[in-house]
Amino acid sequence: MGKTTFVGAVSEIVPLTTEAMMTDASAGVDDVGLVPHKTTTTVAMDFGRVSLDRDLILYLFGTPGQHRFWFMWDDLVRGAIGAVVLVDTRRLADSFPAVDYFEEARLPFVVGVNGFNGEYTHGEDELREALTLGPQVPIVRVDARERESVKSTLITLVEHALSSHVGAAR
Ligand SMILES: Nc1nc2c(ncn2[C@@H]2O[C@H](COP(=O)(O)OP(=O)(O)OP(=O)(O)O)[C@@H](O)[C@H]2O)c(=O)[nH]1
Ligand SMILES: [Mg+2]
Repeated sequence: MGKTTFVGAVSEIVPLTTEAMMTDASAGVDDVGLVPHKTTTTVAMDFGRVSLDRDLILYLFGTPGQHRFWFMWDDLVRGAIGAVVLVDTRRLADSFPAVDYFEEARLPFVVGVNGFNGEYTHGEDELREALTLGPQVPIVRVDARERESVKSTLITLVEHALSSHVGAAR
């Protein structure tokens, strides 16, 4: 959770988003039981842009979390330099499919741990084991509401993607 917030915190353009009120249509389809205060959800995707450097502009695509929109991921990973998997530690298991997906697609990714209320309930080793992450996958703490925090997550991703490519070329 926090994808829309993440894109919104850092984008220089007004992020394009497609929030919809969660209504009865969501009931029984999407698991919202553990996030009672959530009232909207992304129905298509989020889009934003951030310049990390004069020559380095990232285009951000926030994917829809709900399973029925996952077919869009196949288009998004084509040409993407990498991905951030935002992990909500209250709902760890929700992140398994995303981790599997990017491993399968061989797309470099970093795990951003969303510490709600500054609470990081899992240690890094614990998370790495629970998500069965390889030792090369960076794990960073992120507050999706904080621009600097989001930016530093993206910088970690770019560095990781670059070193993955160097590694692959050897
Ligand atoms: N404390 C805290 N709250 C956050 C953080 N990121 C998001 N939130 C809150 O969590 C709620 C949901 O965040 P969204 O950004 O809409 O989540 P999402 O991943 O886009 O959700 P879907 O579009 O439904 O998949 C919002 O009320 C945010 O204010 C964070 O890093 N820390
Ligand atoms: Mg969203």
